[in-house]
Amino acid sequence: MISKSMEKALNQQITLEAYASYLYLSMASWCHREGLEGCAKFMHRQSDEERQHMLRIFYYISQIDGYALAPEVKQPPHEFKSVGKLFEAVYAHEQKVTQSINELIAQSYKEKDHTTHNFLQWYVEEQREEEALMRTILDKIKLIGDSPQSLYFIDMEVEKINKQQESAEPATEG
Ligand code: OFO
Repeated sequence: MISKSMEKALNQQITLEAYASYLYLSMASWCHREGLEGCAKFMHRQSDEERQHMLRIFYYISQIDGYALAPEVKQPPHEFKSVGKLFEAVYAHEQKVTQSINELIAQSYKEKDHTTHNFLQWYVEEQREEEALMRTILDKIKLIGDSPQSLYFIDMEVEKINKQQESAEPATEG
């Protein structure tokens, strides 16, 4: 069982995760156009992850006898001033998601909805990791600078992160 207000709040979170997925997809396309292949790969991965975050909530709502709604997603921006600005926008969006998760947790606590409270703990850890990752990238961009001459080096640094993430993933069977 889930309260109507919690069902509504979780459905809003679905919309936020879906928007993140589309925003990062748009950013992947921009990076690709700018010749930043490492960054493009990184943003595609982030986009896929956000879709998984969305689905996790979607399935959860169904499991606890609520009604999950496929979200209406507004079109994300397609142009970004620089790769630095792009990653700043990612970080800002992740902070917004963290805040929203915190509000959901506060609501679950208030409603004594321990099941949802438990379910949300996975997102707390995920957001901590995501924010830390984006800060790492932004710190590197600050060190390298994002002038045209620096783009190659930024892309190489992001590609290193791609490789680390790939090696941390469980091997697929078959
Ligand atoms: Fe799912 O918002 Fe990022 O991680």
